[in-house]
Amino acid sequence: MSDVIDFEVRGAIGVITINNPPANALSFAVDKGLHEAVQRCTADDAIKAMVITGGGKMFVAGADISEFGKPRPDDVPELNDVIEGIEASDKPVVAALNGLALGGGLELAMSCHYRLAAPTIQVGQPEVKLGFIPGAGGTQRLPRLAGVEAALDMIVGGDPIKAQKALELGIVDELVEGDVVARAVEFAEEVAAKGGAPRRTGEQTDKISGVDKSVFDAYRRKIAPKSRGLAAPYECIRMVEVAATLPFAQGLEEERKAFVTLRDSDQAAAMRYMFFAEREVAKVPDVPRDVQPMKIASAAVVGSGTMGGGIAMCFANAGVPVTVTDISQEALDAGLAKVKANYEGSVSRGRLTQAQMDERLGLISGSVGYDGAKEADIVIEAVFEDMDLKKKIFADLDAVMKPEAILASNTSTLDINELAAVTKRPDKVVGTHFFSPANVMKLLENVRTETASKETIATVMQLSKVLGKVGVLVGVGDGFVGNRLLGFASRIAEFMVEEGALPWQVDKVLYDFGFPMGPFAVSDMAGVDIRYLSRQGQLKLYPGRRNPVLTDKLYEMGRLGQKTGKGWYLYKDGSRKGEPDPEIEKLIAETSKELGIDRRPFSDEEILANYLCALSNTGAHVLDEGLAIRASDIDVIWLYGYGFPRQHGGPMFHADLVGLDKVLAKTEAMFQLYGDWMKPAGLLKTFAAEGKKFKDYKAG
Ligand code: T1G
Repeated sequence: MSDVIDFEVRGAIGVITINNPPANALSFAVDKGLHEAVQRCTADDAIKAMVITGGGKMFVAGADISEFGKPRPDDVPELNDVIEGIEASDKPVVAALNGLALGGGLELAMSCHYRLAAPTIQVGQPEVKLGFIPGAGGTQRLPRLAGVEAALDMIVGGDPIKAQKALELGIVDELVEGDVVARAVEFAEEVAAKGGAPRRTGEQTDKISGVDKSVFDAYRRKIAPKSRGLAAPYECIRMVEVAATLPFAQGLEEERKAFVTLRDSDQAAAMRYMFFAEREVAKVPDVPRDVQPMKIASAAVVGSGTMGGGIAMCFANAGVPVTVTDISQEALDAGLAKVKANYEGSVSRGRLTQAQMDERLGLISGSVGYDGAKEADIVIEAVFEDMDLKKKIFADLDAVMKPEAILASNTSTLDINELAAVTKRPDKVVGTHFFSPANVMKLLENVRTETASKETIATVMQLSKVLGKVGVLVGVGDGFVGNRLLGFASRIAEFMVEEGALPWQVDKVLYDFGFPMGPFAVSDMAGVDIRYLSRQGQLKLYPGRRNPVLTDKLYEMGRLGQKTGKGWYLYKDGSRKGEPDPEIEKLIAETSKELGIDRRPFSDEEILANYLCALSNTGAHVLDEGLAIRASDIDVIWLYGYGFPRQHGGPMFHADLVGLDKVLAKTEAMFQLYGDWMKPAGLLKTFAAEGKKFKDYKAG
């Protein structure tokens, strides 16, 4: 029939199978082939009904995202026309949902007159996660099948639901154990034999009549805190409201208009870019897929502090037995008690059942000394950041561990090449840099040493997935990737405060941009001492540079952030929400005076542009130094480790959007003011001159 559509006639039923691996996405070729197959069935008098299904494990994962922005060839019908053609068919059409039906896949299924599904499948409208709304009738058909509230949950939330739920909601008519296509053919024969008009979703009104309109405003209020700066969720709500208010045909038109506007917006471009960036990140150019990762059947964590305990929980949560070791029984007991308390917290919040907690705790054992590391396939060291201490631990561990096991460090600052050098297994030494709290944060920076083998790299990248993390491969260098950018940009933020801005103004600008919190609130949460100590450690690395002085002053005053009730902000009565503190305002004014700076007003735009410019220029240095494989890896790191708002893509994508010539001009101006923290990166200069974008960068 076509490369991507298989067609077969079973008795009086035309069976159309979409075969476009891996996701059966609705590409131009699929839209064309599907349309032709439906027309052929319509024209053939011997065919009484149709079944549409997917080849392989998926039904259809939606429109082909990689074709967005490409012009639709003249001979390819619009997806909406294909779908409306199916609904309008006088011959019954049955969808046989053999697998996942997402986005345009569910829309296709809803345009069919009946839907049968395998019990293991899921259906969903994830478009909102790509910055737009369903654009092929989903916002109008789903409320007609499932009702307004369920449709809102699915379309605004974007998460898929399971087959059983889809059955209960009326999205699916029947669950089929066994061969869903065979049953769909039988079902199609039955409805064809009954005759009469097919049941068209667009003609149904039961579930959308008499809807209480206050539902929609209530929903807008409900999503507001998590939808700052986002356009798509609100358009999703408006479209479901349209479904409950306007005739079907008009609803489809409204949906089309809103879809096209959003699809072509910068927000959607950013979110689409992130979709592919998140998938690219797993690919390491010189470690092809045929490099077999080692199997990790058990793990050990050295150090039972906050990080060590959190890392152990990651393994237990993934079902991997893990031993936590520490130097004394007291330290170990305290660490394990914290882990238990953490799980208890999850149980009391209803996030975990008691049985799950027991099972996970059952996977965690404790041991004093290194005995617990003997049998582990991977050992992760998570002790205090002290090179001599870590070297000793690495040498000791190396002596007791299985020769084939991987030895990893969770250091966030030290040179792991030096650690590899004290072992007899330098090919098996890597960094696994977890972010705090380790059991919550999805980012894992896997740090490649000069000596690590391809198998070791493949193993930690695979392990990241097993642990439910987004693993990004980075190189050894100050701060690796994430903290390097944070370190530089947070200095710029402090310079702006020395010169006239206030911490809460800077934080509000970044919060309004979409970050969960600004750099000063982050410093208070992590501890002002952490930032102070890390800068102390870097003094030798960056000699002669202007240093911000306020963090040092706060540290000396014992204003360490939330934990001391005072930091950049004031935390009254143990509250985690800080408020502006007049004392800090005074300190800032005095400091400016000491530095001989005449304070001047900063506009919100200038603050945002300076901060983002510091991030992207530092990102370009990171690429110059070969610490990241791609610009988009840096963006993924900032999304998962630092809450960079997905709708802006990431610091590198955002710079591309602004234009690298403009970013370079700003960087040069800031270089004059702030010196080497803002020295323009070579890559930025060449790409700006050549009119390229960071996303064009290829390592090597
Ligand atoms: N288009 C193009 N490629 C896709 C794709 C899609 N919709 N979905 C998956 N792929 C590719 C993906 O890039 C990867 O490629 C491979 O398939 C396996 O994916 C009109 C306009 C389906 C749950 O948002 O959520 O319909 O890296 O690694 O973990 O209203 O992919 O191997 O080369 O993610 O098993 C709406 C997006 C589109 C679904 C599978 N649909 N996909 O997850 O594997 S917009 C979506 C996913 C739309 C209509 C609108 C997931 C998955 P490669 P994977 P996975």
